[in-house]
Amino acid sequence: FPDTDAVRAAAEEFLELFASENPRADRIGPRIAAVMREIDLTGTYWHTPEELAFGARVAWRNNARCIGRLYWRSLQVRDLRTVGDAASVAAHCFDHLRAAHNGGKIRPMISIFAPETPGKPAPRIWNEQLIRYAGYDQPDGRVLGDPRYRPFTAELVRRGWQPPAVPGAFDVLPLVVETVDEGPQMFQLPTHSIHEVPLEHPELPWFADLNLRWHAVPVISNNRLDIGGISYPAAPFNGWYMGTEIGARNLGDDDRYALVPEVAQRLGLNTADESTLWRDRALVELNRAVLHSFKSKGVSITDHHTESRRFLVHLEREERAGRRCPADWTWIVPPMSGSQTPVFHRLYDAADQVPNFFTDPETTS
Ligand code: HEM
Ligand code: NRG
Repeated sequence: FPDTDAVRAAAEEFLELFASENPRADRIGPRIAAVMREIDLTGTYWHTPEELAFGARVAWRNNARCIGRLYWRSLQVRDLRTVGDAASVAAHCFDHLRAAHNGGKIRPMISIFAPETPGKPAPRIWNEQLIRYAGYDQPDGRVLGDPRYRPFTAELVRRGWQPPAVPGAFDVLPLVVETVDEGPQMFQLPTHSIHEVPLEHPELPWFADLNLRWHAVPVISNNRLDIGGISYPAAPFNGWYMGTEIGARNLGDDDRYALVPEVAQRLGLNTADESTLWRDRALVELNRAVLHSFKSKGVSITDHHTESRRFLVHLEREERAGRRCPADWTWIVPPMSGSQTPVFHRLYDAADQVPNFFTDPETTS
């Protein structure tokens, strides 16, 4: 088998980490020896359920981009490693959405499907998240829906996906699961798996007329989970949203829903003069609407001030545990009012650590 040296080294390093943080685990020597034999015979090895759950939690703990890591121990791990055909992967993804939503009290959760092995490539999910909104080219050159998914939407249409008879700004895209035996297969999400929050503003009645909404749970499905030299390309995971992800980036960015000018106009602000800070004022109201709507619907969400403070608590805890905590300033600092959050005013350890989540290059083009 090619490259088993790398697998052996990564396996040993991971098993030692597992043993050092799980003192009640069996003696490490025999386990490492057994895994080395398994790699000799098969080119790969099978994590115990305990190793798998620990590996997934530590991958979260090690991810330098995530501000939400205080809760890393609470990650619920669904061991679906024997699931490898497209329809079953899709069905379990839809169950994941329902179980993670949990009536609004969102549970951090990961579903781990079949790993990459020398004998058989793992299944792959093409979508960046389980729920994403279509983006359609319009005759006037503008995009209806989420411009970020315009190429992906066009690709799905080429493959036979039929958008709703009257396309809208928030049409949920089908899930694409690819296996080596079946090729890419498309699955429409069942409506009971899709939970969304219509957006309204605590004081501005006209805000609801914008007919905005967002999905309750972000389930990232295009990251590869790497544990001890084993690669799990299909391992969708979720926590809950930080409001700015929706209010500042998804609805605010110029190349996304770009709603800041319209909100500013409705607020009656002078958009001809940048120094009125109309962009900043409109962005604040958009973000207030997001937080208010999720809260009044009873769906878990966090604001960037609270989450920044929690992240610093996490850093302190990690330091006390004698661990390095890699963090990427450019991802950790929130996209609005950065200097009002404590995470802005310091630097971080930039080292990469495994286990971790990785974003592979696009599957589609
Ligand atoms: C990224 C918050 C749970 C893994 C992020 C980002 C935020 C965030 C704000 C930056 C996103 C962006 O700028 O686009 C949270 C919150 C959680 C949570 C509030 C609540 C519990 C999780 C969980 C995992 C995770 C459960 C994995 C088990 C990641 C990863 C990224 C990330 C891998 C980087 C994604 C990428 O490269 O696109 N998180 N997160 N997070 N989070 Fe978390
Ligand atoms: N910004 C993306 C989601 C990225 C991950 N954010 C989380 N992850 N909160 C968006 O959809 O806006 N999480 O696992 O909770």
